[in-house]
Amino acid sequence: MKAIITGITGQDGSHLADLLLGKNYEVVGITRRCSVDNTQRIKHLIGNPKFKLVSGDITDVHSLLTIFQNNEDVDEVYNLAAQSHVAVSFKQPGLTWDITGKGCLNVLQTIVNLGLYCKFYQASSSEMFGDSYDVDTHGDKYQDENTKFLPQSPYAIAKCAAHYITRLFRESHGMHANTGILFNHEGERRGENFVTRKITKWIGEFVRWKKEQEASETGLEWNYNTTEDMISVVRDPNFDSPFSLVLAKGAKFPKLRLGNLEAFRDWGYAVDYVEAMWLMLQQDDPDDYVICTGTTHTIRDFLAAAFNVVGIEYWENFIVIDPEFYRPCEVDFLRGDSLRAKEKLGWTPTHSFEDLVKIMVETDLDATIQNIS
Ligand code: NDP
Ligand code: GDR
Repeated sequence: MKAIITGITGQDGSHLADLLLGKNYEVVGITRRCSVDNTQRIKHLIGNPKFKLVSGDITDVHSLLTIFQNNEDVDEVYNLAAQSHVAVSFKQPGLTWDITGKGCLNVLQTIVNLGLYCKFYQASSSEMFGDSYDVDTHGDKYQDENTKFLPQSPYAIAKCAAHYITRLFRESHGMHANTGILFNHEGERRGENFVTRKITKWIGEFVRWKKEQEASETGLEWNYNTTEDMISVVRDPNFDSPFSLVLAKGAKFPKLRLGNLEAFRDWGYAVDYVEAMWLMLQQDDPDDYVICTGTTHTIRDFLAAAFNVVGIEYWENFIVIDPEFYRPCEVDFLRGDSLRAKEKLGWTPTHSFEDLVKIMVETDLDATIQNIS
């Protein structure tokens, strides 16, 4: 079996490549030219004879044409490439449209123009629901495949366009074209400017800095003055130490700057979610599937759980609320219902919210400890 993955260098692309190579697929990943190395997440795959990177960009139809012509025997195509940051999409709406919306059309039309028979997966998103939800018999809010879309960002609008284009190619060209409406999924490979990873990476770096301070001198007092942007360490005035000058130099650490902490997200573990993508393409008939955990938490909940892993209870002391990270429009509540995926694909998530937080914090702690040694 041969698969083409767009967005191979991203979080999901890398996990999906791991999964498919484990199933003995030949994997062709499309990467775009970058001035710095963007292959960090797939470094471990380079050199694998079944894994190949080809240069291309989903906004450039010519490059897609060449890639698909060279891989006419492809069985499965996973379109994961996107400008995937919601806040960035407000600042670069045109670019987001070209990549996240039109890019999907470029891939689908290339497949049809070349007359290829392959199955197709489109990475749709819970952001498409935006402000919309249904209410179950217990009075709880949820979203599933029948919930209407009410997108709240240029990113979500581009994803809606790609979603409907995929459905159209299914209907009009008879393609095995599927969409996975995935709710937020995270993990140790998550991009550092998404809120979960931003938090866990900060915790890893803070713990490292604190250890360095404590190793350099005893008798320290910690100062979490909530009116300041910095966490500072001061010497106990009754403790006489010759190292006070050295300590004073590096004795401040910037607090974690975040935006809205009140939004609810249905957070799952990325490794579980790429399995669902693959399962969709193993079915006889194409469909649309919501993929989620069915539980929801606020960013506050995530902070409390993440700081708890390192034994910190009063996490508010370490946070600065910064308007810079607020969005012009927010999606306030997401909680999915993935009954269709359970019944048709046999898919359920295997990691809880608590598992996810622990994996992420512990990975970032390990990374900083390796840095020290
Ligand atoms: P990432 O942001 O980690 O990865 C995006 C990938 O797209 C990167 O490999 C990036 O390449 C690539 N890319 C961006 N622009 C182009 C382009 N013009 N041509 C080719 N490749 C391009 O996203 P995730 O892995 O988290 O998500 C995968 C997909 O799933 C995305 O479409 C995202 O919108 C969607 N999604 C994600 C969810 C999540 O919670 N993670 C939930 C729902 C949907 P480069 O490394 O060069 O930047
Ligand atoms: P989201 O993820 O927008 O849901 O999109 P993100 O982690 O960026 O935001 C989640 C929530 O956290 C709030 N927030 C902050 N967000 C970021 N990035 N940085 C901050 O400092 C910050 N402070 C608070 C946000 O306002 C928001 O409410 C992700 C992406 O992976 C999309 O590609 C995907 O489609 C959806 O998940 C499902």
